[in-house]
Amino acid sequence: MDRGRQEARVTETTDTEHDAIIIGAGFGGLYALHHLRDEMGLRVRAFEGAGGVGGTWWTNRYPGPRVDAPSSPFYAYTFSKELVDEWTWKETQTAQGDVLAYLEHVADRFDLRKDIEFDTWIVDARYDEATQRWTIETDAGQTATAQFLVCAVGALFVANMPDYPGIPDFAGECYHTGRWPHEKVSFAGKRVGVIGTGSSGIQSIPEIAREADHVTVFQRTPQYALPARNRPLTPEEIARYRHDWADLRTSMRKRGGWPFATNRRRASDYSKEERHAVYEELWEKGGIHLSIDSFVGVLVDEALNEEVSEFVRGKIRDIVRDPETARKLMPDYHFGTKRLILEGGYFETYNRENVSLVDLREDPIEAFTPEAVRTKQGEHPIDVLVLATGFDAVSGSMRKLDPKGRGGVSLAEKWRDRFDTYLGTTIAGFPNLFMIHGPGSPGVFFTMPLGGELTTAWIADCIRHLREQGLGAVEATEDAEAAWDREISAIADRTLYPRTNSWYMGANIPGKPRQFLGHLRGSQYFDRLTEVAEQGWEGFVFEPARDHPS
Ligand code: NA7
Repeated sequence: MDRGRQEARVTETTDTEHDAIIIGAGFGGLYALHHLRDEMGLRVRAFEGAGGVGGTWWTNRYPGPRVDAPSSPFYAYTFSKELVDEWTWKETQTAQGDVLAYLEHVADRFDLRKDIEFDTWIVDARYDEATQRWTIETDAGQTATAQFLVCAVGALFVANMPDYPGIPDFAGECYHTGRWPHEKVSFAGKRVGVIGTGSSGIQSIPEIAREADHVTVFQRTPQYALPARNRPLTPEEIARYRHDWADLRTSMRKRGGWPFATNRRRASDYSKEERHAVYEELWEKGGIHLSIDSFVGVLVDEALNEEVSEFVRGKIRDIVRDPETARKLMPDYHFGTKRLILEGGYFETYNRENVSLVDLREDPIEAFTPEAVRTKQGEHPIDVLVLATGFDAVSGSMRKLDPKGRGGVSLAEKWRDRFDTYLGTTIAGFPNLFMIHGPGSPGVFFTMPLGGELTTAWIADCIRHLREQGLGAVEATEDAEAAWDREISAIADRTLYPRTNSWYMGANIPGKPRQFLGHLRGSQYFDRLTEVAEQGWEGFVFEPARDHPS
């Protein structure tokens, strides 16, 4: 059906009846709103708990947050050439404030704000089998209904709060990096304790150390972190990006999210010294190049992985002057199997007089007092506690939303033992519900803005199919979910990822089911989405429209 006819079929709605409800106004939700409303002509309403757009870029305001993947100009929307031409990124690793400013610009440019309800949390979402519609309820007691529920609720949103004994009694200031206040937090003259050394800890610790009287880092797992080598983008780079935008966009889609041709060289064709020279070159180049561009199979071949791991350990030993501190900082898991961290002066920070490191593996936290952290070996008085302890990643925000599907079954119940989805976008028992960056999708393993665009386009195709065929509901089958689980697990099992306790595996949250939460081959994944659609929406069942006006 052509778009004109499509638009003619738009449901006549009241203020609380929509074709689609979107939850979340981060990268994924904003694009979904634009696409479903402006490209498809649907009546759409978005709901966002925060006071503005941005999602993760709204909440993560700790000192020093930056994009920690290959960043500008690639960590951005690709759908609009005009947008590409009018927005000028400043640095290679974009700072949080600049990403947020970009998303605010996008919201204004595409006139999105008028259809977003800010400061509004969804407290209930229920599917009604009779009307084939979802009803949501907000924390203000409002209700709204829509045929489709699009959950763009964020892969890294639900804060992981440690439950050490006495922590609620700590009397000083306490901040989680993912829930940082909007006002500036002053560390001047204060003793700061930081728990956690993931991206958020590693980005914020050098910044805090520059200002605080003393910083004590409480480290559970030492990390491989590669130099980000952030620098200003040159006018020539920006011009080239704009000129080559169409090709780069295609290249990103085909090469796992980034337009870099990765090296196909085989480690066995090189001597140990030659390989070392390659690692040195890529270390100097910075960013994730050491991981993706050295030799084929770094994340698959244990011996090769160990060689790269040892190379990075050597760098840490070279940088950190105190051998005892350097020893505590030695990572021992397989390089790259936890989220790779890009840093700017993290290891050097341990050469400062005002920074000390507690290795929780040998000196665990026993309890908090109102003024201090008490570990097995001593007491560490602090004024400020920074929890850089991450998130109940990927599945956490959907579980928190806890929609109720067919027969009133809650998602929390369905996902008690395993996060079953079909294609990472749909869930059996939850008709007409779509996820962006859900468990089983490439999510953080692909450029998230582009991943969101491609996923939304597929969701839109599915909705178009329903409308064209006069259908009322689409639902994944349990068989399709089981097959999808096998498919994505098989991809992960061929790598070293599942051997490491990481948030990719759900291992950072006590009691969380252990399961690899992503699809590691983003380009292949988007091919699969297309294939499913082309093969008559394989793995889905459709119901004729019952209560649908079209
Ligand atoms: P991460 O990457 O999950 O890091 C959290 C850190 O906090 C990590 O070092 C954890 O150790 C540590 N942690 C978590 N719980 C505890 C407790 N209870 N005690 C001590 N240490 C703990 O979150 P980030 O916010 O840094 O980064 C998340 C993503 O956001 C990142 O990939 C970027 O894309 C942006 P562990 O390693 O689990 O042993």
